[in-house]
Amino acid sequence: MYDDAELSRDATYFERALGEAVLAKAIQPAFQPIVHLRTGEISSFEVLARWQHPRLGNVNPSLFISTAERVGLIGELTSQLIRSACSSALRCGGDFRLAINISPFHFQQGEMPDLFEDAVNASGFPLDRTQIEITENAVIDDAEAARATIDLLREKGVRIVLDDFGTGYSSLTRLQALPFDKIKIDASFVRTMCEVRDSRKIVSAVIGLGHSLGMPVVAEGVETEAQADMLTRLGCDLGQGWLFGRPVQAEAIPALLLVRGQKPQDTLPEDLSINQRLAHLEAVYAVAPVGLCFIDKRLHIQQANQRFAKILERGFEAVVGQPISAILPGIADQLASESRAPSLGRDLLSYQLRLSGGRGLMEVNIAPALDEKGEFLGFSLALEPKRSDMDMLGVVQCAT
Ligand code: G
Ligand code: G
Ligand code: MN
Repeated sequence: MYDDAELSRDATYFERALGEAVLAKAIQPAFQPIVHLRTGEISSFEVLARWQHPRLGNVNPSLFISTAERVGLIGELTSQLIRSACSSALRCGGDFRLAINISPFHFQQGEMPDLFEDAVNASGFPLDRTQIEITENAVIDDAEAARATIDLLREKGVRIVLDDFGTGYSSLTRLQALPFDKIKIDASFVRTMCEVRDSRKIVSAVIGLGHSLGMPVVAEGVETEAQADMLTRLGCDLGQGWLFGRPVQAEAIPALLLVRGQKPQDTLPEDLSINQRLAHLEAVYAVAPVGLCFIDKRLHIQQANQRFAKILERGFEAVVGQPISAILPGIADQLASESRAPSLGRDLLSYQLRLSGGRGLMEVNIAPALDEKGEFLGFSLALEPKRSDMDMLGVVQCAT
C-alpha cells in the first residue's frame, strides 16, 4: 500500500498520521511467545507494536518507532503500549513474563525508568513480571549511564535482555560489564545456521559466551524444526519464532498457555553435556591458530579442529576417533596414568614433543576437563609449533 520512498517524500503526512494514531491509541500490542527449547513451555511473551492504518496498511514498527523518536512521541507511544499490553496480559491469568522493547533513544532518557514503572503500575501488572529488551545501541554511547539505568530497573525486579546480539558493535568487555539477565541471538544468524558454517559458529559462540557469563540465551527467528534441534543441541535455552508461534492478539494467549504450559523461571545454565562442550569448542576454535583436541576418559580423540589434523599432517578422519596412543604415542603413557588418578587441582601439563620427519618441535599443553560438579571428563589438548628450538627441556621423542 505504500513504500518507504513514497513515505519519505510524504514525511509530513506520515508524521501527522502517527500523531493521530497516538492520540487515538490506535497502535496496539501483539504478543509473541518465547518458549523453553527443551520443553516447549512458555517463558514469556514479547510485546510487538502493531499499527494498521486505513491508507498506509500495516506499517513496519521500525519505521514508526524511529519517527516517534524523531518527533518526540516515543515516550507517550511506549507508555500506551505498556499500559495496554500489561492490562491485557493481566486478564489472561498465568505467570508468564512480558518482554517490552525500549528503543535506544528512549532508553537513554533519564525519565524512562519512571515512565516505565508508572505505565506498568497503572495496569496493576507486577513489575517483577516484566523485562525490557534493548539493543547494543542503547548502551554504546554512555556505558556509565546505561549501567545506572539497568541497576535501577533490576532493583525493581525488571529483567534486562540484550536484543539482536551480534549485529551491533559492543565489545565483550561491555557485555561483561553490564548485568544483563539474558541475551538474544539475532535472527539473521539463526536463519542461516543450518546452511552457513560461520553463522553456526557465531550462534554457538554466543551461547557459550552467555553461559560462561551465567546468562540464559534466547534464539529469535526460529522457523524450522532443524533450527530448533540444532539450537537445543548447542545448549540454547529459549526460542522465539514462527515455529513456536506468530505474534497474536492477547485473546489468544490463554489457549497457548493451556497447550504449551508455562514456566516463567529461567533455568540458569548449568552442566553442559559433553556434546555441547564439543560443539562449542569446535565452533569457537575452528579457526584458532593452535591445534586443539578433546580426549575422552578412554583416551580416544573425541573431537579436534582442522588445525590439529593439519599440524600432524593427517586427514581429519584419521585423527578423530583414534586412540591418543596412535596419534601422539610420546604422551600416551603419561595421560594413561593421569586419567587413572586425575590430579584435578593441578595446572596444565606441559610437554614438548619433537615430531618425526623433521616437522619440528611442538609445544603441548594438556588440561584435565571437568564438568561443573568437578567430575573428570577427559583432557583438552592444545598443540602449537614452537618457534624456537632453543629450549629443549623435557623433549619427548615422538614418532607419529
Ligand atoms: O514487530 P516486528 O514485527 O516487525 O518488529 C520490527 C522491529 O520493531 C523489531 O526490531 C522490534 O524489536 C521493533 N519493535 C516492535 N515493537 C516495538 C516497540 O513497541 N518498541 C520498540 N522500541 N521497538 C519495537
Ligand atoms: O528485533 P526484535 O527481536 O525485537 O524483532 C522481533 C521481530 O522479529 C518482529 O518483527 C517479529 O515479528 C519478527 N519475527 C518473530 N519471529 C519471526 C520468525 O520466525 N521469522 C521471521 N522472519 N520474523 C520473525
Ligand atoms: Mn525484541
